[in-house]
Amino acid sequence: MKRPVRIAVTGAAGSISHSLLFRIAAGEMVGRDQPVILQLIEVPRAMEPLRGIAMELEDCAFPLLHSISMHDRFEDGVVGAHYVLLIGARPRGPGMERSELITANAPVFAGQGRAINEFANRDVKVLVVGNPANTNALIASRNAPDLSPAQFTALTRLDHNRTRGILANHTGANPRGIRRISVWGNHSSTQFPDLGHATIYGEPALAQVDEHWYREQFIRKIQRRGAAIIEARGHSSAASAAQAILNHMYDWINGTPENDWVSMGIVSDGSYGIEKGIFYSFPVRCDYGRYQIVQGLEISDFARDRMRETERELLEEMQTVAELLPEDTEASHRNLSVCLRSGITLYDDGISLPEQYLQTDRVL
Ligand code: NAX
Repeated sequence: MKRPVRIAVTGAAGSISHSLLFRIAAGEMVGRDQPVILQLIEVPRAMEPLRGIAMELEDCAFPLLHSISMHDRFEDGVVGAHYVLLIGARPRGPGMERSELITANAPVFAGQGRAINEFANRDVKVLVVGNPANTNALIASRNAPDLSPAQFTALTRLDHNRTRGILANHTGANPRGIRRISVWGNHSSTQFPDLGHATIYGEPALAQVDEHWYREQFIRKIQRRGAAIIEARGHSSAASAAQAILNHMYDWINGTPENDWVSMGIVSDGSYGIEKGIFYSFPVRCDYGRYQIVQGLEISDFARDRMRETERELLEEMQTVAELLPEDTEASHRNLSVCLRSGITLYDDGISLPEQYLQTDRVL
């Protein structure tokens, strides 16, 4: 048996986590031979329901589930974590503007970034799911001065999967036969699901669908899918979000398949002319537990306009939370090549013997 890895999850008693935790414990996030320790984090009033979930996890007798701990203080829950899933967030209330949601959640993510910086494993990988996911990832990352911005990501894989699933259904193709989808920008209604480089069974996707349908209906459908699910179901997407979280983390850790890529919200290094330092969804390939933006894609004028629109929204969001972005982390976020230059390979679990890290010079 391998040594277990520590996975910290906030919002652990919420809807997404209910679809997620059991699958993590079954080995679907890190690997089917990797034991896990679940460090479940909730607000104090949700600790009792959380205890019930922990009991159910225990009752599943998952061979890979080493142990479970429960925390109502984030600082305790994140100690030694190799993976942190920031799912818990204040939901958008009735009549609440997006900007109000941003300011309500921002201080929480600043505190979580500081705690991850202080207590998590030095090689930690962080995924922000709680909305507004891109800007919350920016806040957390900017408040973690000792970690690389490349260790923080925001979930746009659900949008990527939606694009793939809905295109598959429309064309009658198996989703497996659809490759090279790109979701650009913000996890919001300005996101741009781009079929410009996508293929269906190896042939260009745009040659196989009606262009008017793609431009006028398909893009809007993906952008508004979350709202459509809330309208139909009365609750926001939880099972599909859990699936996307598993896909995002699995690919980040284990690598993307050959001939394909995935979409991840990551700090922009200026690729495709996108402003450096914001968390923007790009097409990426993963290997060695790292990701790299797919380079050299041709961008049409149609695509460029949409990429700019969602970039503008992210820049505005950044302005809204400007006072929570410490100046001393601005340079590292705007000059990513420096941050990515030296890698740290996990050697110990980071709690007892932090000096025993193996340093490498891998350049990605
Ligand atoms: P729920 O309201 O069912 O659960 C959220 C849980 O988080 C609650 O149990 C709450 O007590 C807990 N929580 C709140 N603040 C916390 C904190 N500071 N520390 C620890 N726990 C905290 O929401 P759920 O459906 O699970 O969705 C969670 C978040 O994911 C929401 O912000 C939602 O908007 C966002 N989503 C993001 C998606 C993405 O693709 N990035 C898609 C799905 C989802 O809409």
